[in-house]
Amino acid sequence: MEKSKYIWMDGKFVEWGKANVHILTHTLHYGLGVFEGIRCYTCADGRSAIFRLREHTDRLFDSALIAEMEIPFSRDEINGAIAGTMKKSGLKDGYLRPIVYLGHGSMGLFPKNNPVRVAIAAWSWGAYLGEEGLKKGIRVKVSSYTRHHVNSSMTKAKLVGNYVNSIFAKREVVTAGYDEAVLLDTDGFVAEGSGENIFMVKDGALKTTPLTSVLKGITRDSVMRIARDNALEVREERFTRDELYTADEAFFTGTAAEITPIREVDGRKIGQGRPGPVTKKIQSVFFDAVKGKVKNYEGWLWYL
Ligand code: PPE
Repeated sequence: MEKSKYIWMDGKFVEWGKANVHILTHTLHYGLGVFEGIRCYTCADGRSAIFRLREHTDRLFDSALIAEMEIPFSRDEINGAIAGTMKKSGLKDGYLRPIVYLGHGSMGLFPKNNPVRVAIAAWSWGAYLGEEGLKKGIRVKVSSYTRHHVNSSMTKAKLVGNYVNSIFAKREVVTAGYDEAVLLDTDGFVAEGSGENIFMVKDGALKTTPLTSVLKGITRDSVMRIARDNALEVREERFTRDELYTADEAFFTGTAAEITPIREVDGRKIGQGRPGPVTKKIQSVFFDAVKGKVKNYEGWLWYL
């Protein structure tokens, strides 16, 4: 993994190897922390641009509000720190990971005086589900682990602790020979992937899970906009696993996963078993957009 030389910690750049925390860091023990995942792309003109930085920072602040953690920096300062971390990294493109966590102070489940700390790291990260997966599609399986109930964890917050459920699901299906997990919600409807939102296509129209039990994905939002701008119908509507089996096309969206086609679900081929025309169209507009090749979506880019 090519990584940045420095990590931003609480307002200062620290050398990668010295970016440490105390073992009694509260978040490490109990999982109350919030984070983001952001990509920076090399554009067609050679400049680097962070994709939808403001929206990621806004979601970080929303997550922190839900978690009752007061970030000791303004949104502008966080935007500047994320862009600054990327600039200082020496990388042209990569993945950025801001994290807000509770430092050491009191232990136990009523953190009183623990400081709210912020760190931002950058590293290069290729295709999350493989280059081949991006091109040809991946094989997924419905996990036996259910996505969080909306009242047992806060699904709108990108909470550190929420990802234990994702790790269980992902490990289960990867061990069984699949590429990624699909999690169902507590009512049995399709929710999302371990770290992605999900779309299905039927008769030329797209459907995606409503934002009830899933993360409000920024890639999901970008895809809905691209689809509508290309005269495709998009509905936010619950669907079952058998509706997914009989879809013409399906794909995952996420910052890390980008737009990854799904070619098989639970051993059933989706459509022709390869990325379909709608998926390919959206993928191609998306990759043009992140590289600054679509005027309409220039507003999504934060040039460094
Ligand atoms: N759902 C979940 C549960 C999720 O973690 C992500 C992002 C999404 C949907 C898509 O959201 P967005 O990135 O805004 O389109 N998952 C991040 C973590 C990946 C990781 O392994 O770490 C990501 O893609 O950055």
